[in-house]
Amino acid sequence: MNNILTSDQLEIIKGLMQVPATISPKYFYDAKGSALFEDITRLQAYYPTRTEHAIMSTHAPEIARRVGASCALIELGAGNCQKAKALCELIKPAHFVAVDISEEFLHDAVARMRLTFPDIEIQALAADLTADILLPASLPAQRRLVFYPGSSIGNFDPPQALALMSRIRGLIADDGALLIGVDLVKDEAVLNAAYDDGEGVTAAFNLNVLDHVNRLIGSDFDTSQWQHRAFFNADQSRIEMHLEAKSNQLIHWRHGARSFARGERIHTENSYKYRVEDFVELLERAGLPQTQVWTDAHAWFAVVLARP
Ligand code: AVJ
Repeated sequence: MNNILTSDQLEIIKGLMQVPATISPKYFYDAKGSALFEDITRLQAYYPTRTEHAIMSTHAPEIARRVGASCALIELGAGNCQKAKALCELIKPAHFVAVDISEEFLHDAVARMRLTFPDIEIQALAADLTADILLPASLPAQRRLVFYPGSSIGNFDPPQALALMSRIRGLIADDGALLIGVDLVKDEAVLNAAYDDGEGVTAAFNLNVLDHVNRLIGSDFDTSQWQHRAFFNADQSRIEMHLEAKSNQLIHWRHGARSFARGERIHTENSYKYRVEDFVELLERAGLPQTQVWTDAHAWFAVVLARP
């Protein structure tokens, strides 16, 4: 092995040296983490996935009518393309670009999409949403629809979320649109249960990041010495996930080490929850002032169609 650190290794080591330590939520998604996340989306306690799906199904005809046929669909964080499949059936786009950070994951999903939709021009694009998104030059500039489901926007703090919405505005022309799923502020007990389920699936998902980090930087975290913590921080309007040390320990990696005291935490994720009016204001500030909002009966989740 050579001595040059990759940007992922540098980012992880920098985060581990911070006080309090942090690990970016993007490292949750190795093969096991992606499978655990899929398990989370099927949990009774984890309402976002099924609630978003119900909103989209209930309002499918209206969404289809407002979006129109033959657009160029761009899904951010496409993953297994399950949500894109449903949307493609509904709106019949002419083009589809699946964007995700994990390239291998995308390729199988995109191959399946091509078989299902032989008439749609389909492309896969590996991109990090915190940087500029360079769309294929062959993609028509007109009638683009950016689809960003699942409340993935929740991982960004509000200034970063505004920056991403502004960059999305830059990807579309005046006739384009954004269709986005956003998780809403609600009863704390509902929020806390969604991120600390009784079956321990979210705990396993959170702890798995340590095994992934071990592989990425050669560290020696022992997951049995850490525990899952998740709670709503009302001041910041976000769920926070942390890993808490069960004992005093010294963690080593190549050319480095750090001690953690019992009870000390590594911050692994923020998941911001919005009030509809605040999110609509954020979209306005990003240059997407024309909004249509659909929610469920409890107003737990919102699907927003936003235009310049
Ligand atoms: C994929 C970021 C939308 O914040 O709800 C689920 C990730 N973390 N349970 C979320 C997650 C713990 C999820 N997002």
